[in-house]
Amino acid sequence: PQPVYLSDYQPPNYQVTHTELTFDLDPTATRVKARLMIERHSEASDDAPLVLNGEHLTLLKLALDGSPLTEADYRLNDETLRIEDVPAAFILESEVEIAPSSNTALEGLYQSNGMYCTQCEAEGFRRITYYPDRPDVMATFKVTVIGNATSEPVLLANGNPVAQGALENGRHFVTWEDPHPKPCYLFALVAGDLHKVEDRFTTMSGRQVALQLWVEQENLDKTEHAMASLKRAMVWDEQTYGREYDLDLFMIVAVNDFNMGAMENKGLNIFNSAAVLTHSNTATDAAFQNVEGIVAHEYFHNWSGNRVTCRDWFQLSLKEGFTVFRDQCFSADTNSAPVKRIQDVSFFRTAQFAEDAGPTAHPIRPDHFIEITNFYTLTIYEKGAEVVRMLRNLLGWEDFRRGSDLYFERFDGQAVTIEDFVGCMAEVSGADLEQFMRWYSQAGTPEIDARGEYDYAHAEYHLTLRQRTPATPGQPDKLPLHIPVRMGLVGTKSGKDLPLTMNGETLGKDAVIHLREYEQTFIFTDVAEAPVPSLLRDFSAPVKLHFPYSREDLAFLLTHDSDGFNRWDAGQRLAMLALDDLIAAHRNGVEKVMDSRVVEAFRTLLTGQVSDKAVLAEMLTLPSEAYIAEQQPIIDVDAIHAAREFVRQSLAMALRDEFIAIYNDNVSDEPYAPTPEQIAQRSLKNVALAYLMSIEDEQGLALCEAQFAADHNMTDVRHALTLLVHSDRDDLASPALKAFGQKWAHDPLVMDQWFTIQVTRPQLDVLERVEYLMQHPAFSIKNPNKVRALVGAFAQNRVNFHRLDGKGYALLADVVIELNRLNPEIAARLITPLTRWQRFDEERQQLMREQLERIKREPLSSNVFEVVEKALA
Ligand code: HT7
Ligand code: ZN
Repeated sequence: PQPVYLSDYQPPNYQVTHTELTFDLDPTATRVKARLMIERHSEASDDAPLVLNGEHLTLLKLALDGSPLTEADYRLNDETLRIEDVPAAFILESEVEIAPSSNTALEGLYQSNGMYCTQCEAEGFRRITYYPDRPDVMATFKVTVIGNATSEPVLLANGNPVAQGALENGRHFVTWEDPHPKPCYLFALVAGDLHKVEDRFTTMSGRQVALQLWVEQENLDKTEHAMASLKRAMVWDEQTYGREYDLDLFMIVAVNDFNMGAMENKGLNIFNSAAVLTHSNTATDAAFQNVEGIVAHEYFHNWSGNRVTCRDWFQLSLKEGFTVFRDQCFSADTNSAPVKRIQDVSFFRTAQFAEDAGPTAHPIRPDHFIEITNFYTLTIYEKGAEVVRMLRNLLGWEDFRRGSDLYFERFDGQAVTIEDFVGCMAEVSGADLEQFMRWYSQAGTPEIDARGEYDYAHAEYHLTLRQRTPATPGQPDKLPLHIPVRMGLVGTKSGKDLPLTMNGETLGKDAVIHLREYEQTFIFTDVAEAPVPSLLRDFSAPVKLHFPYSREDLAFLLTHDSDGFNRWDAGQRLAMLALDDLIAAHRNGVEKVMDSRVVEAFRTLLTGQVSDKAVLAEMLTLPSEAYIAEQQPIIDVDAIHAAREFVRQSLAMALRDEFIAIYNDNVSDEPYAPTPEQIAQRSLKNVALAYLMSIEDEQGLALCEAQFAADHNMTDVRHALTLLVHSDRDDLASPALKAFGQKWAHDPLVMDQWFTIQVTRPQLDVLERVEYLMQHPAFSIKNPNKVRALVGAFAQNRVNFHRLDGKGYALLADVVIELNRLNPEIAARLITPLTRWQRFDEERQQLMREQLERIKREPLSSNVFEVVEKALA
């Protein structure tokens, strides 16, 4: 497979102005008729050939302006249909046959539980019909779907229904029209035995919109939260960005087999059932919050993605980074803003930093790719969102909003670039964003080495910041970035933010300094007392910040920093210093000793300093093993696990009574609601229970069993079950696990949780359990949710996946090889943990490479090929 380069971009020679499709559905032989109104681009040459994409299609008929074309008139290969001689404007008609039931890649038209559905982003439409499958070709669509009236009573497509009726042989049809020109990646079709929940929304200009959520009958009781989330998102986008919905109908459909979370098809969003269905008995608080965020994300795409779309797939972050930023702000406004930021950053620093440090590192706007579906990454999505956030912070909300208004107005109905977006921001604000644009082209996580010195004699604080971005594949040398560093100086005597003055200018107590050079020194004057700097407040830039904080400094910031995010971060840094010592002790075979300063800091937290329970729960949570691993030069899986367990248990022993009190204070028998207050209470209670269970405290065990037995809501039940299964008390865990599995055998989403709980336990018997569970009737390798819940979760179980006999790696490779044939997109994602081999000790490196080499010897899809090539380069 050959890479595509951004620098090779050429506008299309032909535009499709209107597309008419007729689907005659059949599991093995669906007929797709296409009638395309095509016009040559004014700047294309008269003899430019028409080249259409098409894969896995059987061509039955082709006609140009009503005249049938024969094989002599066109050239057909596995990927394209080429017609040399076409007029400036014409109608092309084609008929193809496709087989949805054997489409296990879940791209194009496929069947899920007997239901027909589509996934066209990024390049799935070419598996449906011959078409210029690129986002800068935008057409209006009219779609007729013909199905069996009994097995497919519901026939959906984008836009509004305009006709319907019965046909011969028990068939029926519905015709849909979408008046908004769209690229074919936003096309959608769904057909099956679906049931709807309906609501209404009145837009800010007074238009009525029907809202429909389509699900299988047994899931009708799991739609309330998604519908409420949708309405909140619609109001938020009107109030925050002035964006109104633009069709009479907005539909969401839940399907079981889906490669990602959801898809923003115009007027007909298709969702992975895991990203839309919730019920207090079946979904955890985290799932409720996830659903709210994804529903909002897909809805927000209606403007940031659909009305204004991407010129080409290199611009993917244009829609994804902006939309993630929008959904993050929505969730922050709807729930606890500090907790949302802590959780987002915590995930980002663990997972995106790891991606940036690995062999698949790429800029937010890559300059080449082999397989675009490999680029739906944390870098494009989450780092893209951090960059948009920096823009918002650099410009201030008002100018950012004016820039966003200009962008939506100027480019409505167009397919554009990242320059167009940033250009609007620069235009409205007058800001010089030239250097800032490097964030889009330079891969890797910038690191800032900071040093500070207080000059008593002159009452000055000198802060020196030095930036460097490590080399990444294809980018050995990096230029300095424009990095906004939000900061304060916290007085060690007063415990308060000190006024900041620089070059005679008063900056307030919390200011942004701009690091643009490789090294800069910032001199603050009139600093009345020795301060501790609080840097990168609210994670003002996606960088690694190093400052030689002492443990006393960190304990001080933990209680005195006015920035909630940095208070949390001070606790994480303090825990990391203790963990580093313990990792070293474990490696050297030295007795481990707990740092009493960490214990005292936690005691202070537990005894009433922090009033927000959700924030407190985050502050009491130790850095994850994955995060700790990212901080180590060479990852020592066992030492990290042992050190973290030691800290957990030491804290639990020292603060047992406090944890019991926290637990008891936060038990509630209120009916379940996914409100921020209840979620905060449950999180805090469950963090306390986890500490108690880490030492198998008798009272903790009793509380855990009782919580499981009370069966109050899935958050509490799942947490209790996880703690039992992850403890050494198999006598308690086995019956609970069995009861849970039997009770929920009928519910695929709960069974996913049942799989994950079992394969994430630290005891060293997990590999055999994975093998056993892969034979379980509820498991199917063809269902991405099952693969993620069982195999994906196992690969995150650090002590088990990284077993020194290499069997964990071999198991993953086996599954990747099988999935490479069935679903290349999922296979390519699943390999990720193996691609990080350079981060481990030599023995493991060797074992991981062996498996990558083994995969490489297979006949590979372009998806898997691209990842393995990079990993072994
Ligand atoms: N824009 C959507 C991306 C997506 C996708 C991409 C590749 C293969 C399958 C897919 N399903 C959905 C989702 C989003 O970001 O909103
Ligand atoms: Zn998106």
